[in-house]
Amino acid sequence: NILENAQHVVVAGLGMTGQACVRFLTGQPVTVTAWDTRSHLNVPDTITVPVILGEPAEDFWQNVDCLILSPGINPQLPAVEAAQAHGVEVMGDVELFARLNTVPAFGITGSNGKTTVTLLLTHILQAAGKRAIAAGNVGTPVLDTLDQSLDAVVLELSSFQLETTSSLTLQAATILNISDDHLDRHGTLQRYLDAKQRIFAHCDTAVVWRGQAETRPTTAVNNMLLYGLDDVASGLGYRQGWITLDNEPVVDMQQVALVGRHNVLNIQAALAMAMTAGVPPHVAAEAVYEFSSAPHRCVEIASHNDVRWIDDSKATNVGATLAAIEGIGPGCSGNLILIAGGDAKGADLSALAAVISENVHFVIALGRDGERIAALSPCSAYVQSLQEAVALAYEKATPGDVVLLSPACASLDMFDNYIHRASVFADAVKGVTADA
Ligand code: UMA
Ligand code: ADP
Repeated sequence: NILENAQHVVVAGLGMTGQACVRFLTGQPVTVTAWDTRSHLNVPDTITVPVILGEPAEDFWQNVDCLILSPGINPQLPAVEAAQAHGVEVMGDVELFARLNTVPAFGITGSNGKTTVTLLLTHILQAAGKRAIAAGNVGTPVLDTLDQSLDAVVLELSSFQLETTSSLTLQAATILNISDDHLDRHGTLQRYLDAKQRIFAHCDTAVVWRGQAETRPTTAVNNMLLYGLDDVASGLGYRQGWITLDNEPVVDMQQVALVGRHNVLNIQAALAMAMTAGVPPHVAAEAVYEFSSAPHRCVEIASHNDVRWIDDSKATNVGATLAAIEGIGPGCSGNLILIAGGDAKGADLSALAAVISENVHFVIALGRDGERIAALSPCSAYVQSLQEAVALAYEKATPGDVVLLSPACASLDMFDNYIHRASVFADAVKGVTADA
C-alpha cells in the first residue's frame, strides 16, 4: 500500500480527478498539498488542503513522497521531471486505485468506442444481477468507487490514464481499436500505442479484435478471447446480421439500437468481457437489446422535411468520423452532408478523403483545422461558425438527405467541450427548422 510509506502527497490538477484524489486522501494518514499549473485558477470550494498555483519553488519537492497527476497533465512537464529527479514517486489516480482496489475490474481502452463498451458492459453485468459501476475516463473518478460495495468495476481508460499506470490487475482487458489520436500529447503513434498496451500488463483475459494487429497484447496473458466481423466456427463472429458465438446466433443486430458495423464490434467486445464474468450469452443478449446509445454518438436529433440531422459531436478523431460515414452513408436514401472540423490534435486527416469522395455529397468545414478538411473534397465550403454551417446545410439539403455533424476533431478551439458543441448544433438545427 503506497500510503503506508508516503507522508506528503501532492495532487496535481484540480479538476474531477484532483478533487476526487483530495477527497480520498484527506481521510488517510498523509499530508496533502494540491497543485495546479494554472496560476489564475479559481480553486474549487471543496478543496480544503493547501494549494499551490503556477510553478512550484525549486526546493518544493524536497519533502514530497508522491505526486498524483491528473490525466490532463503531461508527465513530461519540466516541474514533473524535477519532482522525479528529487525521488518523488509519480503516478496517476488509476495507479493509486490499482494498488488499493479489491473488486474484480474490467479495463477498456482504444481510440473509439470506449464509452459505448464501458456503459454496455456495465449494463450487461447489472442485468445479470451484479453490482457493477462504470468509472474512469467515462466520468466517475476511479477513487470514488473504492468505498462502495461492488461486485465489478468497469474502467474506461484513456491513454493519458494508462501512461502513469503500472500495477492494474484486470479480469479482462481490451484495446478496442487504434487510430491517430492525442498525437499532440504522445508525440508519435507508437508512444500512444505503448501507453494503451499497458492495459494488458496484469490482465487475466485479453479481449482482442481480429481486425487490427496493433490491438493484440505484446506481453503474455493467460487467456485470449477473439472477436470480429468474419464468420467463424468458434468464438465470437458475425453472420447475416447476427453476432455468433461458437457458430450459434446470439445477438440479432436488427433488434439493437446501436447502428453501424463498428457497433457490432463494440457489442462483441462487451459480450466477451461479460463471458469472463460468467454471464450467460442469452442474458447478455437481452441486455444488449435494451441498451440505447449514449448521447452525441451518431444520434438523430431532428427530422424535418424528410431531412435527418445527426449529432456525432463525440467524433473527436478521424477513426470515429470514418465509422460514422461508413455506417450512415451507404444506407442513406438521399445525399450525405458532413459538417466537420475543429482541432485535429496533430492527426493526419488524409484517411478521410476516400470515404468522403465515396459517400459524402458536400462537406461543410469549420474550426482551426477546417480548411484542411475542406481541401479533402472539391464539393466543400469553409465557414466561420457552427450556426453558419447548419444554415448552409439546411440550404443544401433536400428530402431524403442526412446532415451529419461528425467533426473528426476536438472541440476546444471553438467550444467548452464536445457536449457544448452538440448543444450549439442542436440549437442551430432548432433555429433553422423552426423558421421554415
Ligand atoms: N491542469 C494543470 N496543468 C495542465 C493541465 C491541466 O494544472 O497542464 C489542471 C487544470 O487547470 C484543471 C485540471 O488540471 O484544474 C484538469 O484536470 P484534467 O484535465 O486531468 O481533467 P479532469 O477534470 O480531472 O478529468 C479527467 C479526464 N480528463 C482528461 O483526461 C483531459 C476526464 O476525461 C475524465 O472523465 C475524468 O478525469 C475522470 O476520470 C475527459 C476527456 O476529455 C472526458 N478525456 C480524454 C478523451 O476522452 O479524449 C482523454
Ligand atoms: P470513446 O469513449 O472511445 O471516445 P465513444 O463510445 O464515446 O468512444 O464514441 C466516440 C465516437 O466514436 C463516436 O463518434 C462513436 O460513434 C464512434 N465509435 C464508437 N465505437 C467505435 C468503433 N468501434 N470504431 C470507430 N468509431 C467508433
